[in-house]
Amino acid sequence: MNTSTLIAPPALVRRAEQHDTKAIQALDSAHYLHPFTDHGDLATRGARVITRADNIYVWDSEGKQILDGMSGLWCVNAGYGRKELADAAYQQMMTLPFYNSFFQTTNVPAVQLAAKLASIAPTVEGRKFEHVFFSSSGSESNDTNVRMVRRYWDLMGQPQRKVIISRNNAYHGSTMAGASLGGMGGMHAQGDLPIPDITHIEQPYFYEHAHPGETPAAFGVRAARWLEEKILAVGAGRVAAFIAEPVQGAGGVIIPPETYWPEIQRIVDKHGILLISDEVICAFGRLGHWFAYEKFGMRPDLVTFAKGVTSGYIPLGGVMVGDRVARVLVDKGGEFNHGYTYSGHPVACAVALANIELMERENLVGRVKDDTGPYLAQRFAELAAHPLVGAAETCGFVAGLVLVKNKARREMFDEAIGVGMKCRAHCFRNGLIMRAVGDRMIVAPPLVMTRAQIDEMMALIQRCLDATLEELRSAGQLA
Ligand code: PXG
Repeated sequence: MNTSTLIAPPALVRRAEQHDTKAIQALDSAHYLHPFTDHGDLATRGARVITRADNIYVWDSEGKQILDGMSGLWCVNAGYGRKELADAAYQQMMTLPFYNSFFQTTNVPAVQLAAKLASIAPTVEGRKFEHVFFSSSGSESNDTNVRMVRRYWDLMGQPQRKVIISRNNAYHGSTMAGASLGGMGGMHAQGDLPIPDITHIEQPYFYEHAHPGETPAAFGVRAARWLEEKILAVGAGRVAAFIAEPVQGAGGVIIPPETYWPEIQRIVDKHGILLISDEVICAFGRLGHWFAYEKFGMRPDLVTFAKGVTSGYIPLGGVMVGDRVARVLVDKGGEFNHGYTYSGHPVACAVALANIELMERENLVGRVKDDTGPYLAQRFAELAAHPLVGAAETCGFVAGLVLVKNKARREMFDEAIGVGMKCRAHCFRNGLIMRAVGDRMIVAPPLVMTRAQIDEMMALIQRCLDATLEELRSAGQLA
């Protein structure tokens, strides 16, 4: 058999740097079903083919360089092209590429990573994280949360506590449980979701839900109390847990007011329900801390992670299990009938260890907290002066702005105009990856981004906002 045709079909790659874009796009639409994609529509335009990457840049098959403002998909925290991570994977593959952790067996990288994660997860008011359950993604980790929360309450003799409360516009994954926990109407509409015993409250989005004249502090407390209203409506004795992202990522970088999390914590404590902090995006330095619960003074019982744990170089996810839950699972005993083939995958764990080591060596978390994060905040806030921008704010290395038709009246654009998509198209054209979520434009750059690169990104964002403004004006869609 001629194996070279299996590895790189000559029709697609002509020379190291030369790709046949049209041929790749044709095969792509003939065979590859992409996530969250209208395939008929994609086939008419052809997918963008990304072929290589370095530092904060990616290149497409036409050789165009693009500044990746989204770290891949919120995950390439250490930046692209990190040889240490490739070496760690290679060496582990040659030593032990796979072994399972079922049947009273373990492997060295999984043990080392579990211990490392326990050492970097902060203890808040005596609540420690000494245990980890591994999966391969954020979705699987949230399915694990549902299983583990229900197992916990069974072992506690309160099996009627089944209900998990989440928030509208949250993203917790795309498996049946993940999509149910999430608060995305479009996902619920396909597949008869949510599954039973999952219910939602409104998100703490100041720009949309604050009353005229209400301060962020007052709004934060009011928004948190929606949780208490829901707990009482469901019946406090039936509620198992509340799950939330510290900052909602996929929902458009929704940063809650400072008063929100302390009030949520008071409410979950009062009713004795478990708190799950979904930090698939927010952990591993994204908000200037190893884990985001520390930043907000949250005291979660379970913490979901994925993405940044390996900087996205290889799939790995998991749940940090706090002592409250772990002590019951371990001490009360009995088998927890749950796990994945790839739980504690040695190669993924070896890459995660190398990634955490690299982040420590380069002080990436501290840089975001004390240097580049505050600088991004300062530069991003300048965008609020732009005629199209209603509000612009950051939290560590996530940033979001809202595009509005009239700032003074807080008037939004007609959905049909698709203002976010227009802006996103200008970004691509100008060599910048910036996400559109409805009328919010968001970035989450690699944590290695320097101040000079922040300036470079901000210049691109300005240019794209100007181009969007120009397009709207010439189409008569703006006064
Ligand atoms: N929780 C959170 C908070 C996430 O952001 C998941 C769980 C699910 O992780 P997996 O690894 O199963 O995808 C995520 C994933 C977007 C986008 O459009 C965001 C995610 C995934 C896909 C798209 O911003 N986040």
